[in-house]
Amino acid sequence: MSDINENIENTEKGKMANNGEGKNGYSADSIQVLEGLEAVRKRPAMYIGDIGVKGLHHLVYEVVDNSIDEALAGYCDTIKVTIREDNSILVEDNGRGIPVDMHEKEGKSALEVVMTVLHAGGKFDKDSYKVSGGLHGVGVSCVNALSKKLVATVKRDGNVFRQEYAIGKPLKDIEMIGESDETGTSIEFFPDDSIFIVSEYQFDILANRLRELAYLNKQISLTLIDERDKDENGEFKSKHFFSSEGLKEFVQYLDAGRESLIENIIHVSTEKNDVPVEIALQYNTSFAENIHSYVNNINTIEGGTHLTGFRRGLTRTLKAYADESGMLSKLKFDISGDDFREGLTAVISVKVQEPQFEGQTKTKLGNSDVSISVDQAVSGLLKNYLEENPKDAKTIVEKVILAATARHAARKARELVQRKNVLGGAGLPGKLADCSDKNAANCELYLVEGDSAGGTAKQGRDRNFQAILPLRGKILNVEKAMQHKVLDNEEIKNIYTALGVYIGTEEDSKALNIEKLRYHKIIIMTDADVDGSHIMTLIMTFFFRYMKVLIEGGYIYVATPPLYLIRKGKTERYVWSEKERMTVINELGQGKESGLHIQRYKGLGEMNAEQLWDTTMNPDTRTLRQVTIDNAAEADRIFSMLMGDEVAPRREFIEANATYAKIDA
Ligand code: 0RA
Repeated sequence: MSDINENIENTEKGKMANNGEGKNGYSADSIQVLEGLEAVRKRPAMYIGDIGVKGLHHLVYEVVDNSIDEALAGYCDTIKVTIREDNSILVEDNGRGIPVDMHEKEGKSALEVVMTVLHAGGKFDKDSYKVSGGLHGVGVSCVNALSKKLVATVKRDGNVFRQEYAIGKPLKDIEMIGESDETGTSIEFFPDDSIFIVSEYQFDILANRLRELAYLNKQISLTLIDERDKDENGEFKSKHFFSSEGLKEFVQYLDAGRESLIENIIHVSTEKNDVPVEIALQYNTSFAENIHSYVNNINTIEGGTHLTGFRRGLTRTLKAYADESGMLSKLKFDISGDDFREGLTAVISVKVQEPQFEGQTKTKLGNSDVSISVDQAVSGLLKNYLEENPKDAKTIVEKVILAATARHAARKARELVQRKNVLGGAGLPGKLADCSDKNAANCELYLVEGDSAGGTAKQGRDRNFQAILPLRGKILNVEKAMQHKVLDNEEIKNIYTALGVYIGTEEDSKALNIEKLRYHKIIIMTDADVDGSHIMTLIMTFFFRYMKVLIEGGYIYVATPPLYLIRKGKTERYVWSEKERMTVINELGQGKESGLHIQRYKGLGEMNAEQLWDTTMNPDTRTLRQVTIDNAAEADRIFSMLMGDEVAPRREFIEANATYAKIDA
């Protein structure tokens, strides 16, 4: 059941008469009134997804979306987000300012209505062109309900207005607190820590979303400032995002670590059957398909009609061109849809007035008419481009032929693997030490770096539910290898066979037969050093490109072995970070030398079986980190950059993000 659709219906019913006052057809009366905010506090997850990291950050998106709406309406070009020292958030824009006039029926100011009534704010007013809005699109009143304090400041009509709220309720009437010849809205809120299970904002999560928004909505200046983080000159950490060309630059950014096949980025911004459609695409020499689709600035990770229309239009147009060119005449096998998308990076962004979101995570577009709009947009774009750029056209068709040839070879390799292993029942890999429990929900598979650590893990494990598969050092870099090479790789075949999943065909590779999965926790365990991180990345790249559903389903985890063992007499303390090391040293007492013995674990192999169990494998004491994809476009870019040919961006990324110990004692 879709609560989003339900709410839209309610909004229509609750719509109030528009008196037509106000210069833009807006007046306080046109703001639609719904229900109170109690429901939001009772069931926050229904409104913002969850009460963890995601939900906490969602509050910011909800406020920023309102400012983006104002920008899309043409009244705002600057948005500033500040993370305050106490993890409160300030969002400022230079739009028209939320109206402050009296709302006749409600007997309160429009500002108060917007801030305290669910779905107010004219968001669903068909007269106004507002299509932005977070996944849940619940509006700023929802943020207010979930904040222990919120201060709204509006600059409008020469004055500055202010109202303060606590858990959604106004503390006083709106006040005029000064004069200003500027306009704009600023919202400062303090998330309610009795609702959220986390309180700390993560700079990178907000930065990634603001960057995405900047590319999706060109010509808007977005700034993120972190007042918790000051450099030696007293400057706060900050990032500024601005894209003058939008999606074209988005594709450039995503493909920075890849080698382009053609010089230009092919792009269009158009409107088909009243649906604004923007598309940018580029081919590169990699083998991955990277299509990111958005509806009203929401990343539709489950795809939908717009994506279907894109694929159909792209395949049809390229196929027709290739047929006419005669380049396919010598080909002995069919070309499939996938072949046209190998090495394709594309971003599709549509704005839909009344989107129908379906699917498990409500990120699949259902509106059937949008499919035709996107199909028309992409086929028109490509037809023109191919005609006008015959050299590029030839390069693209050659790439498609290469993909078809490789796919043909890959199918043979895959059939071979399948016959030998899963389907033929040839049994599990020899290196696998399986567990005895056969209920997948209870079972864990450890993918362990190297035979020696694998041996220790085998001794240390609980064989009832923990299985061990040692992997030989560096597994294949799948980012750079063609599919048939990947499927022919010994370590990768072992992973497939141990997991029990077969290798999907092109069309259903994303569907993977998860019901056959033999372990519901797949835990990557590598050394806490540079090599270990590298191996970790190689394995994660493999899962990301070939078994993304396992990441999306929450099956992939990372083990966290300790960095040090600090010993004093009979006291033994394991520590996981440099900071923790200092704390423990202080606790146990330092100085000439106090009998402290510090052992740095360079590799898993330096621990004995019991230590490995205690620190890293025992479910009661270990810390597992679940691998999730917060931002698909950014994840894709990082994998291609980490695993690609360009050295400089990779070094930069590693230096900025490495968390393993840098000091080697
Ligand atoms: C309702 C009507 C108008 C503007 C806004 C809401 C508005 C809301 C937010 C939230 C953050 N920034 C915002 N900026 C504007 C139109 C007001 C008019 O007619 O002048």
